[in-house]
Amino acid sequence: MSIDRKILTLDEFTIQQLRAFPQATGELSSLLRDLGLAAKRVNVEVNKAGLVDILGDAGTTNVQGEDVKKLDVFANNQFMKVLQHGISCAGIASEELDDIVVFDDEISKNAKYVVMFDPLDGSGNIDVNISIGTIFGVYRRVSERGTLCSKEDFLQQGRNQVAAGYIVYGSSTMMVYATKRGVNGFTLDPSIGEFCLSHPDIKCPDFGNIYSVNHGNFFRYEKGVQDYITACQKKNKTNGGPYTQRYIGSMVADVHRSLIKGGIFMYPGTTDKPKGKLRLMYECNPFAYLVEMAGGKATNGKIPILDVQPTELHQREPLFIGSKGMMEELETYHKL
Ligand code: P6P
Repeated sequence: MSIDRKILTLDEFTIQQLRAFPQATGELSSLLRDLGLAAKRVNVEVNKAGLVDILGDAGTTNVQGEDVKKLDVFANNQFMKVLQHGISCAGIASEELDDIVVFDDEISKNAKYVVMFDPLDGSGNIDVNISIGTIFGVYRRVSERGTLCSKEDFLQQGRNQVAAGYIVYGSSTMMVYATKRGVNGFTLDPSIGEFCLSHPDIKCPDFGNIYSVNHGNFFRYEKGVQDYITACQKKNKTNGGPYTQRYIGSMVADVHRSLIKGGIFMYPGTTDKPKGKLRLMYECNPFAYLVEMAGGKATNGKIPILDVQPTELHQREPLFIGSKGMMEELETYHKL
C-alpha cells in the first residue's frame, strides 16, 4: 500500500504544532502565518520586478541614508500591515523606519509580541536579479499587555527571541523559521500559493567547505580575521583541499547556503567601520537565533551575538556565523 506522505502547508504545520502543545495560545502560530501571507504578497512583486515600474529608487532615502528602492517600501508596508491587522503583534521596528511603530488599537495593545524586520535585505541586488530576502525576529513584549508597546520591548537581547527567520526570494521562494522546537523550511508552491514543508528539522552541518566574506575589505580586517581567511585558502577539515569562496552580497542567500550546506559567513568590522555594516536587531539577531537553534554558532568576534545588549534600534554589529566546527576554527585565529 503506497503511503502518500502529506506535504504540510505552513498553516497546517503551525496548527499541528499547536495541537501538539495545547498549552500554547496560538498567537505565535497566527503571527507566523501572518508573516507567510505578507511574504507571498511580496514574492509576487519581487518576481515581476523586471516587468513593472517598481524598479529603481522610490526617490527617498531610509534611516540608513540608503536609496530606498520601491520594492523596499512595498515590502515594508506589507509586513507592517499584516502584523497590525493580526491578533498577536503590539508593534514593529523596521530597517526602513526611523523609530518603532506602535499599534494603538485595543487588540494590538493587548497582543503578546513585537516584531523587528528587514523587509527586503539586499535590495541593491533587485535590479540585477540576485536573490534577496526578508529577515524577522519575534520577541515577547516586556511592557504590560493592554498598554502601548514601547522602545524597551524592542531593545532586548537576541536570546529573548521566541521565533526568528527569513524568506529568501530566489530560484524558489522559501520561508525558514526557528522556534525553541527547531528550525523548519517551507518552499512556496506557486500552483497552490502555499508554503509547503520542504526542509523539516534543519540542522547546520558541523563543517562545510565554503567560506563567505567580502574579500575587497581584506586589508581592512583585523589580523586574526585575515589569518583565518588565508588559512581557508590553504586547507580545510572536510577534504584537505582549500575551501571554496562564495559571496553573493545578499546576506539572506549567503547565510541560507551556509545553514543548509555548512559553511561560514563573515561580515567583520573594518578599520574604517569597526562595527561592520550589518544591523544587530533585524539582521544579526534573527540569523544568530536560527543558526544556533540548528546547531551552528554566531558571534560578533568577541561574544555570542545573542548576548549583545542592544542600546540603539539600528546599531551595527560585526557578524561571524555558520557551522560550529568552522566557527571554532575561526576562534583559534580570531580570539573571542
Ligand atoms: P557589501 C545587502 O546590502 C547587505 O546588507 C547584506 O545583505 C549583504 O551581506 C551585505 O550588505 C553586503 O555588503 O559591503 O559586502 O557589499
